[in-house]
Amino acid sequence: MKLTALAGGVGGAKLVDGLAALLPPEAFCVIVNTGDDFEHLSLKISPDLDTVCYTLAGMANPETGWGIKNETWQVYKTIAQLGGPDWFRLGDTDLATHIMRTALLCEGEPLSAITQNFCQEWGVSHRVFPMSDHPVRTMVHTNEGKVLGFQEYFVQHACEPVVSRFEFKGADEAKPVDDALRRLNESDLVVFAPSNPWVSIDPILAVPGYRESLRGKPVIAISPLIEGRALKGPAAKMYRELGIRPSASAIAEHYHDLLTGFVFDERDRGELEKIERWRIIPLLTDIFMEDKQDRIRLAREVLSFGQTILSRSH
Ligand code: FO1
Repeated sequence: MKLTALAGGVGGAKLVDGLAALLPPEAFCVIVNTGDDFEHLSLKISPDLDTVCYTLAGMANPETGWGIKNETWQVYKTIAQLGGPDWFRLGDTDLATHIMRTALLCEGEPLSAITQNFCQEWGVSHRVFPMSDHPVRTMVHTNEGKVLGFQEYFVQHACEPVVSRFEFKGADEAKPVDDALRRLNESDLVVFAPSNPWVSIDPILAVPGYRESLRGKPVIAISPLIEGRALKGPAAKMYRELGIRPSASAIAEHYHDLLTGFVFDERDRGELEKIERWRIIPLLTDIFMEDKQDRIRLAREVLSFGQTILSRSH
């Protein structure tokens, strides 16, 4: 079975890690959101891409989920001392990634090729694709009429502003990475990782080509919510502010035109009927991933659910 996952940050990376433990590189790849990318201190930062790569490399900081484990912060502290911005923390080792990526991008190398080379150095054998080599920027519109860059909203303002809508600047002109689209087209099954639908998966689907490639393909999404609460990040808060009750069924409804199957938590069994109403095949299980074992267990369940769905459709 060939599988492609679409993923955003920390939650998505955990499931991707589980899937990568079970499937060989020729059968599994991941397309990652780059709507969170931005420039900080003139460096080009790709937070979700790095989170997925560091996680697959076993390098990720286990406390935060982002950044590198056993990190030191000398440069960050010195920059702050010199009056530089201190709201976005870049660790000393992590900085090397951003400096090299910035230099290579400035020399004209595409982000996808840079990522492939970094992955090779980090011992990541599965392909990790940025959703595009063209810049796409997630902009957060607030109820006060402000427009914030994603990291400004997420880190600088700690997700406090009330959101009114999201914009994926540059998406219309962006193109999928050729190899990513080819792998997606060749996939038997597509998985939306338990990432934030609004700001992790939607930006990928906004790049012309991906959504079209999913039509007629079995797609399984994993809920990023349990009992209306996000496992990490502001997904539940965003749903509330947009006038939607955050729930497993709200996630299924979000993607309903694309989904064949939906994996959600046993604690949300009450949502089952609503989800079946969308003609989506449900799988109830424990979706919480505390450690590597959980990632592999959930990935195994998603794969066997996928097999069942595939055998039904043949
Ligand atoms: N998240 C924070 O909450 N504070 C930070 O200072 C921060 C720094 C950072 C540096 C590099 C990186 O790759 C990620 C970083 N993140 C930080 C996480 C990032 O903002 C979010 O994980 C994603 O953009 C949301 O998926």
